[in-house]
Amino acid sequence: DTVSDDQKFCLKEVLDAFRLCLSENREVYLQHYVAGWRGLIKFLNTLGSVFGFISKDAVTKIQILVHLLNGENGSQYVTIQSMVKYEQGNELVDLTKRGNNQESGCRTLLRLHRALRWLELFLDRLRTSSEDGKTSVMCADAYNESLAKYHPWVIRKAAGMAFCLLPGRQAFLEIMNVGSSEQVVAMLGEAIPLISEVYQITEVLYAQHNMLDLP
Ligand code: 1PZ
Repeated sequence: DTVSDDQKFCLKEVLDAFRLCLSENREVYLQHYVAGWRGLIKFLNTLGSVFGFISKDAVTKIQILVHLLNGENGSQYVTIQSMVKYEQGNELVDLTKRGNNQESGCRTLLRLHRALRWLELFLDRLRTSSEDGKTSVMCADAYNESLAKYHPWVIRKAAGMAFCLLPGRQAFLEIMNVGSSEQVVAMLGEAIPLISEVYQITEVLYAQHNMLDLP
């Protein structure tokens, strides 16, 4: 039925969202960025309750961005570029320590941005792995190379335990709802460069504004 179809994860949906993210002049539309994340969270939720603490944090962050997008200053949040300009120009970002702006769009998006790097690394490992590749190892390696350095020990530990409960490669590819393994691999080959480009544009923007370490 339509309700469960709507709930069902499909990699295509994530691919489309990240494709729509990029404007002609290489700005990143927040609305589609958020839609991409929504799709990913749907996927995470199919993996079971062990991943609930991860999905909960991601949902909270997405909600903060959605509120800003739909709020009275929503027109300032059309792209990540306009968000940065607006929040920085109006002193709405805590730059060195947490203060009055603990839920700024900039610091919130930075957390998702860092996770996007993990995703890129993980999906690329998945794409290039052999049939007997271990998803838990791919996931842990990608995590240690990216997000882990921003997380305290207790979260790294919890994440490490959750990774061990990931489904095997074959099951994993099936949940992506694309078709055969070959078709999933092909779609990953399309999705990863888009995710990578959105990541790079955001990374350069944040670097230019000295915002890569927002508290
Ligand atoms: C497919 C398996 C999924 C593995 C996901 C790998 C990422 C593990 C991340 C563990 C995050 C744990 C919960 C909360 C962490 C927060 O403290 C941090 C920093 O936020 P702050 O405390 O400063 O407000 N949050 C994050 O780092 C954002 C994490 C988002 C993770 C989204 C994963 C999406 C997975 C998509 C699956 C295809």
